Parts: sequence; C-alpha cells; structure tokens
Amino acid sequence: MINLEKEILDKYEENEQNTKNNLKVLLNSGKLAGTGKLIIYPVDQGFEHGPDRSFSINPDAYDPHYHISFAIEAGMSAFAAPLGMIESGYISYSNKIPFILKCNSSNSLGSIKDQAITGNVKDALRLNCIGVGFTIYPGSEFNFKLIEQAVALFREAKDAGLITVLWSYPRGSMSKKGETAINIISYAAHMACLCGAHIIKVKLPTAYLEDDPTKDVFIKNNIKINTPEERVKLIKKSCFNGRRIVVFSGGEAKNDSDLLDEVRAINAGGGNGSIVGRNCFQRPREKALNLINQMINIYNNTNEN
Ligand code: FBP
Repeated sequence: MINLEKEILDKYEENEQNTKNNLKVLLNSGKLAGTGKLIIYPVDQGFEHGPDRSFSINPDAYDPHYHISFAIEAGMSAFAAPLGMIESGYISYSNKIPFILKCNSSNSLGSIKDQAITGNVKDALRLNCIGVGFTIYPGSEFNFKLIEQAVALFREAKDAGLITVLWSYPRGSMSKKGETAINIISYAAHMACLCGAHIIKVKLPTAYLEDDPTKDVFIKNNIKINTPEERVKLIKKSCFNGRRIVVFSGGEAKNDSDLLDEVRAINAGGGNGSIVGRNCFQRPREKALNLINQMINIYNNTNEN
C-alpha cells in the first residue's frame, strides 16, 4: 500500500494544529486509512429529496442508527449528515467513526435553488465532529450569498480546529445537462478551493461542454476531456493543481458495474475518492457492504475480487 497521507497533508499550509490533526484523523480512518483515499457516507437526502423518496426502498434506512452503523461496518472514512441525524447517534457511536456536520440543507418542496443554514461550528464541536460541510450552488441566483456563508463558516471552523468540506453543485443558470458539464464542474471545483475548503466535493463531470464563456478554450487549447479519467484529472488540476482533496459524489442509485467503472476512473484520474449515499442505502445492506468493499479494493489498488 502506498502511503500518500504525508504528501497530501504537506499540501495544506494549515497553521491550526487541531485542523491538521482532524485531517489526519480523516485520512487514517476506515478501511482506506493511510492510502490518501477516502469514502465518505453522506446522509442528508432526507432533507434534499424527502424521507420516503430516499428510504422507503430499504425501510431500515429511516433509522439514523442504520446509517451510522452501516458506515462503521463498511469501513467508511467519515459520516456526514445534518444536525438532527448526528444528534440522534453521536453518543451511541462516539469515537467509532469521524462525523462531519452538514451545516446547510436544501429541500425539494420549494423550487428555489437555495439552502437553509441548519448547523454551525458550535453544534459541530458539541457533537464531537471533525469538520463541517456546506453546499454552494454556483450559478444560482443565491450563489453569492451561499459563497459568503461558506467562507464565513469555514473561517470560524478553522479557528476551532475543524476541517471544511464544500459540496459545489452548479445549479440555476445553466441547462440541466450543463450542471455536470466538464467546463462548469471545473469552474465550480476551483471556486470551492478559493472558498478555502479542505475537501472539495463535485459530481463526476460528463464530456458535455455547456455553451458559456468558458467553452471555447476547451476547444482552442485542446483540453483532454474525452474519458472520465481525463475529466477527473482536469478537476484535480482545477483544484490547485492537485493540492486539494477532491471527492466525487455517487449520484442516483445505479447498478454496481456502472458505479465501479466510475470509481475506477476516479482512481485512475488521481481523484481522492467518493462520497456515496443513495448507492448504499437504496440497496439491501449486504449488497451495499459488498459494493463498498469493491470500491475500497479499487481505491486500495488491490485485487478487486
Ligand atoms: P448521493 O451519493 O446520494 O448522490 O449523495 C451525495 C449528495 O451530495 C448528498 O449529500 C445530497 O443530498 C445529494 O447528493 C444531492 O443530490 P442531487 O444534487 O442529485 O439532488
């Protein structure tokens, strides 16, 4: 196993020792400990999509403890969730897995592309979290406010020794296809770095180029974006030329082989891992455990079978 942890940590010129320690905790937790790779388990879909749309396919998943115990059993690097979910299990599962408090959330009952603040640094410290998470929607009419909120939260989080994770999801001003277009995701990932995030979370981009002012240079400069691996490489480049940890979201539930192909591309392109929710809890527990195991083998560069 190649130990990339030090190499990654050295890229963070981070003064706050507790923040550095929390980054170390994250990189040394779960079955990918010490590899420089991560798999984070996010469960905020009850907010984003509603409980029944999220959990009725696997009714055990209505229970927050199902998720935390699943993340531990699967050997995930961390569990990320909104306030109520972490509150419901942080004592029972204390010190069993790192927690990341998701500090804002959207919901699909409303139509606007915005998020409500649902947690803060004080909550994260009270719940023994190692970090905070936040979503921005680059391109939405509220994107400037969301960016300002993210930077303010991260400032406070770093003062308190917490790590910061930014979900950067383009939304609003572009076409639906454009939300995952390579030129748009690259822009969104870079902005997340500029907001000071330690860890950047984006959707895996497609080869589609949204028709906007960033499109032409892709053609003119012959930027390589044909394969998923090339696109992951570009996103890592946009993230301070590889100086930041970048994880890619799993997205809607899909079959094992499609998801594993994505993971192979993330690994080959130098991505740091995955953040995968629905592809776990919308499968029976054993099947999900098996899937995560296969993902871990890929990120570990070990025999997949
Ligand atoms: P998934 O693996 O379920 O896609 O989770 C990742 C995530 O970022 C969640 O944290 C969030 O709730 C969800 O995706 C948002 O998905 P979408 O943008 O498709 O509504």
